[in-house]
Amino acid sequence: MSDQKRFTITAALPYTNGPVHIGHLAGVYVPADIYARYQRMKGSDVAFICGSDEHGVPITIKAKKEGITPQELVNRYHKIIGDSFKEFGISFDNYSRTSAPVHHETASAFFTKLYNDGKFIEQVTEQLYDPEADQFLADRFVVGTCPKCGNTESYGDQCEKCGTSHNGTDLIDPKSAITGNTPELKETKHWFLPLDEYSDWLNEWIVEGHSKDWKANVLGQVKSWITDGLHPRAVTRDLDWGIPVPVNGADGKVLYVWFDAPIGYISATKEWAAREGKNWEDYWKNDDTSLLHFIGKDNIVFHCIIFPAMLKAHGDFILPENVPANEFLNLEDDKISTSRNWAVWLHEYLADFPGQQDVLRYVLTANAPETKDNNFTWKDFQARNNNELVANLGNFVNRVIVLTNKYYDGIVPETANLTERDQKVLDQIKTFPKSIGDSLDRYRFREALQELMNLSSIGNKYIAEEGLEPWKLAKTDPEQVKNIMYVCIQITTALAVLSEPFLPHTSEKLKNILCFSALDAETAGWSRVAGDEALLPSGHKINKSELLFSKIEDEQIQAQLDKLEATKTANAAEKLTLMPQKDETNYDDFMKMDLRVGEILTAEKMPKADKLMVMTVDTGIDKRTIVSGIAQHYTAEELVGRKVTVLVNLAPRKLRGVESQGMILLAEDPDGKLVFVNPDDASVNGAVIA
Ligand code: B3M
Ligand code: ZN
Repeated sequence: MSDQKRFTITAALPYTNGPVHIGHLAGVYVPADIYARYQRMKGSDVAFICGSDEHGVPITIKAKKEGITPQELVNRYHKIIGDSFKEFGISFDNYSRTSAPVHHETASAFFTKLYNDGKFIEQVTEQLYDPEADQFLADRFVVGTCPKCGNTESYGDQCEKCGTSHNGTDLIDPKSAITGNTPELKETKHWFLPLDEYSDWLNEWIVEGHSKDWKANVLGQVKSWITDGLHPRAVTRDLDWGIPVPVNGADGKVLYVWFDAPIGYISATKEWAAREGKNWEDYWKNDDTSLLHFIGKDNIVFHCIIFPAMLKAHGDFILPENVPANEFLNLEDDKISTSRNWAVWLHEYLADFPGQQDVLRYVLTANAPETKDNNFTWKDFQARNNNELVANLGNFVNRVIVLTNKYYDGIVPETANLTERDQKVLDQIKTFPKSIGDSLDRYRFREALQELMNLSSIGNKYIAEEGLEPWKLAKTDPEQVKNIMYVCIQITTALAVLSEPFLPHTSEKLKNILCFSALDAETAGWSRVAGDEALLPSGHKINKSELLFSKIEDEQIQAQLDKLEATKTANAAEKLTLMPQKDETNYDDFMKMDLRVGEILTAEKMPKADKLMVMTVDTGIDKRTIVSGIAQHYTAEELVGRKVTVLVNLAPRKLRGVESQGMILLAEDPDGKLVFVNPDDASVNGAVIA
């Protein structure tokens, strides 16, 4: 086919240090799958690619904790994650893994080409080092305060709060995640990709070239990074888990996980192409191919800035045409969190709701965090299942199948003298491939699903119209009943076809009931629904009805809510353990600290920083600026006029460009709440505390 399009559709490679949850499914894998299935149904040539991201620090940390090797850990989760995807009908053409030999070769060759072409800066710099653990503190081995937003739990390579990617040495107050020690600086050689040199090109390609077709949430992030200024990024690390840096003098160094992982898309395509007898280069080097990356919002910088810069530096590859990233899904109004076990894990869902994968796909699509963070609640899950899937779609289809069997022994009836109303509905069916497709083409999955449900609503309305219900008309006008049933069967068939991207298991069941196996394969194609020929011709025999959806009871929902409540209780109990006493100090060290009574004169939230408050404090000695991470605990109004304890001789440091000249003392509750260490209101500003 000459107008056949070719797509390379990638879905973010999940880190293989835990199972996957509904947030992953909603943000990345369901939309990617809907899109891939839709394109296949339109006859496009699709490579839908994913795999396990098996390198990186979190994997080594978790393996160490469990006393197993990183390889053993990733083997376990590669299987669990892969099985979950299969169960939920995520139709990857290849689900590979970054520990595969083809990936090691591909990533090494990629690095070597950039190295040989002089695209890297080789530099000895000082990096954070933990002498006790005898290890450089790459990425998640170090935690500290984000220089951009003030989040006190930022990782060395990325702040999960504001999404910024930075270097470990940029962190304020860094601490080793291995020992808790304050790291030292130690010299080490690394290779840097000079992102700053790609800034103009990125700006032209994305901001000027894609402002119309990329999602606003993606463009917003990209623009702000480019305006903030891009910096050279180290693409190698001092670690022993990963892909060895393929140059001389790089012993003990591996590729940065975010350098190798996106190349995993290429390796996985190669692996698939070799298996299927295809040419992988068609999918990565041909300008006619549309490359699409489905990801969550925390991965935007890597897919829109770093990976494209790598591809550009390499020179042989196409660039992504779009990166339709989603925002985050919350669970019952709280952020999904692996460490707090605040999640609905897919393998647990499958155990609790066997055979109901499509229900979750449906709810996650209807409620997808497409333009802003969104919330999953079990009550909404139940309501959508019972009111939409059971009462609308399931009910319509079931009636049609049952009546066709009852009246005509399952044989699609002939029509005669279709009424205007019948004809109108038949014409309406034909418009759906376009209306649903238009939304999918713009990555509006919620809208597309809503449109699919509208088709079912049309069917329900058509048979429920006063005086024209087929079961009533059967006695008085059997000929017209044939017309009505014929039209309903066409709607049902259209639903069987057009639901496939969204509800693949349901679609398959429905196709079996409608006996698609006896039909031309083209019947299942996307555009056939828009054609003039009957979808299911008169005389075709269908099978007996089978339940598509069943009601979800209150008890099932309560059980899920109870499970979450138990998690909350367990987390609270864990949190209440107080920090153990610190190492002994001495009188002289303590007396070096100059603590004074101060008073907050003014307070203002730092723009674009969730936590930071900029205050003027009267220390008795002077009036000075102090920046503190309390903006989420106190409003500016609550602060002004308050007496506080101030460490006045702390070396000044800059927080987001503002110099903080001292520290206000705060007590941190075990649950993270911050409260002041209050001097008496009657005390004089500048009074010494000792
Ligand atoms: N493994 C990040 C994540 O799971 C990462 C994606 C890699 S895509 C190349 O959030
Ligand atoms: Zn941040």
